[in-house]
Amino acid sequence: MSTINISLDFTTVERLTQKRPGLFRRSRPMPILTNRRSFLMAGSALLAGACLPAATLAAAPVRTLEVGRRTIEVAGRSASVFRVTGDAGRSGLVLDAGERFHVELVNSLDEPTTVHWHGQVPRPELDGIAETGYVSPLSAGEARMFDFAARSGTHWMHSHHELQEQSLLTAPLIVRSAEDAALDLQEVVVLLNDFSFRSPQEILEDLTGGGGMDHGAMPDMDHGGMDMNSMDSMASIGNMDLNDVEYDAYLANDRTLEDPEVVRTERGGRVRLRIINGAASTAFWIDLGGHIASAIAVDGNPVTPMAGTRFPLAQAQRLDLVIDVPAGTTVPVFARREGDTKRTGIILAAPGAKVAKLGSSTAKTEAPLDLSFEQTLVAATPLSAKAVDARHSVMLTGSMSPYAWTMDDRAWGNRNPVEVAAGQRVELELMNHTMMAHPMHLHGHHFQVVGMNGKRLNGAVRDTVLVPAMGTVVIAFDADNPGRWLHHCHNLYHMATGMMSELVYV
Ligand SMILES: [Cu+2]
Repeated sequence: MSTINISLDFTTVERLTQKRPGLFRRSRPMPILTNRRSFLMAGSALLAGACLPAATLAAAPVRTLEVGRRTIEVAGRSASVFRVTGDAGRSGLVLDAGERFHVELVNSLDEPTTVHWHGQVPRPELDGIAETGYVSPLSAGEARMFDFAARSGTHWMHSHHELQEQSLLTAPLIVRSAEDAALDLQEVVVLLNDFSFRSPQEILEDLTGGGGMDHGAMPDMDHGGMDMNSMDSMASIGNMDLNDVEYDAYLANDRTLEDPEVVRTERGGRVRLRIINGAASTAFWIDLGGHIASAIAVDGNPVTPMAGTRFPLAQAQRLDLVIDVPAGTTVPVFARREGDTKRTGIILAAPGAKVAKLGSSTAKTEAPLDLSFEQTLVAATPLSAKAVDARHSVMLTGSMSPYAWTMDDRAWGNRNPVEVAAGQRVELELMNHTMMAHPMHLHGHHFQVVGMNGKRLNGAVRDTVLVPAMGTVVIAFDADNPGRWLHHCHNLYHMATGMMSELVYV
């Protein structure tokens, strides 16, 4: 990667990482009541709260998020997918600086669902998942309240129920900080997805060889590392496995590059991109077509600004970039699938600039994701200096054939939980014993990347880290959120076949 060591004069970028306590005095946002249901809810809360102190009432604006279905058009064909919609029918949620995550989640589907608040660190029963046994999924028609202190940054929400995430049950969850509000940059959210006209159940059956077939049968899949079209240009990939699933399209804010979203720039052309990889099993390189941007945060956590033109983004990870779009020009924000020629993206365009036609394929096969960016990242707010109290190791195990992924050679039903005690500084070594990279997500915590393939570092704070094939990553975190927490690969089909375990406070 040709990135990183260039020091850009993004003065406002530097300001982003500075503490500016004077700016934290913002008035509390007013309740936003978006529909009849939340209006009635708020009304009954007012009645029920008649004897509560006034401060309690003022602290409780309620946002509504509704899970439903919608029809989108992809490459001229319509498809029924999920939606999570909030204010004014917009996808997902943007919270103001200082606002609590106070949400009524309504399941308007005719099937159960859960919505996980990826990047938030609430109590475990509010995590929006059912696997750890605190709550059951929301049944059809059910509404449920969530109320906790929001963690600022670029986050997202997605179903944690069966394979719904693949059918676009994904949406942005942006929590603005006081610094963001003060900077007042033009913010552009980009949610990336992989899309198939096949049902996710069909995709999984294709991968595993289907029910009833010999478990050892070679599944019918696209094997990036063995793709004949890619063979020539991908010699460096060796035996590495990439791209389990062949998709029909890759989407950025629901659109392909044949008909991309074009965002006209404002305010001198400086844009803050909040990019979310919401794809079920696709890792992307964010490629700015040679333009230089400055990475200011990963997974919602500020980093020392890093300049570059290409940035890796594994499944579930987020990346905040600041980029200048000069007058009269356009800047593409491509997301190029690793090990493939396919891409998606959006276009930033200065007012009046002509937008050229772009396609969803290129001649060049993109490289696999690597750690060149990760190992240069430095957290703006690292963990405090403290001795490590407990060290644990987890092996990432499994294979493409038979298609079964595990942790410590155990599937979820036979899991081997990592046990920690409240108050500990924990180091967790993730040793990848497989030929495929795994984006590992720990719920309920953000961790710092402190080791990579045997080298210590003072890396980024994240909630999802890519552990390369046959590589090792060490993460450190403070055990400060007691409960049972999921710990899993964020490749949906790896998780579905067993690459999920638990972190348990004892
Ligand atoms: Cu995986």
